[in-house]
Amino acid sequence: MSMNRRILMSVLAIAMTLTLVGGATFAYFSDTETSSGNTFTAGTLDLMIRDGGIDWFDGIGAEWTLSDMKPGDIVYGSVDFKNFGSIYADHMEITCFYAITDPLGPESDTEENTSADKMAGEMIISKMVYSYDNIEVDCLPRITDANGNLAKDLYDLRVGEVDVLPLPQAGIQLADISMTLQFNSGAGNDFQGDILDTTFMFTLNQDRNQ
Ligand SMILES: [Ca+2]
Ligand SMILES: [Ca+2]
Ligand SMILES: [Ca+2]
Ligand SMILES: [Ca+2]
Repeated sequence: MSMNRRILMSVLAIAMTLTLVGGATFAYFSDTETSSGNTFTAGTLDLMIRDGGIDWFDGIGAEWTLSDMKPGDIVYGSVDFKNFGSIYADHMEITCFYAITDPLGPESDTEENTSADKMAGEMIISKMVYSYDNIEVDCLPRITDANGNLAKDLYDLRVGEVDVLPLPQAGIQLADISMTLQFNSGAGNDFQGDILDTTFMFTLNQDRNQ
C-alpha cells in the first residue's frame, strides 16, 4: 500500500469507529424522591416571672420596697422564674440598675445631690439565695465587694452581676430567688429624704459563654 492509501484507510477506520459509538443510544431508568418542608425556625428563650401569685408575667412591679426607711430597716422578697421558651437556657444572671432622687432639703439632709452609687452602697444585701431543683445557691459569696465597705450591697450587684446560676436541664426550667435588703445601720444623715429607685434584672442565657 502506498503511504497515502494507508493514511486514507486509517482515517476511514477511525471515522467508522466514531460512527458506531455515536450511533449507539442507551436508555437508563431512574427514579427520584424528594425531602420537602425543611424549614429552619429559631427557637426561643422566654423568661417570665412572678412574685408569689399564680400568674406569670414579662416583668413585675416592685418586690422590694422600703418607705420612710431609717438605718437598719429590712425588707425581704422573693421572685419565681420560668422559661416559657422552646429551648433550654444554660443559666440565669442577676444584676440591677438604679437612679437616685435627692429632693432639695430637708435641712437635716447633710448632703444634697447624693450620688446613686453612694446610696446603693448603703443598701446591704444581707441574704440572697437562688434555688432550682431543690438546690440552694448562696449568691453572697459570688458578689464582689467592689466599693470596699466590707458588705455586699446594691452597688456591688450593679457593677458585678451574679452570673452562671444553673437551671434544670430537663423538664420545666423553674427557679427562684429570695433576697433580704437592709438599709445600712451605719448610714448617716446624708441620705435623709433621698430615694433610690432600683430595678433588678434577671436574664436567661442560652450558652455557657454568655
Ligand atoms: Ca419573657
Ligand atoms: Ca435632699
Ligand atoms: Ca460593698
Ligand atoms: Ca442627700
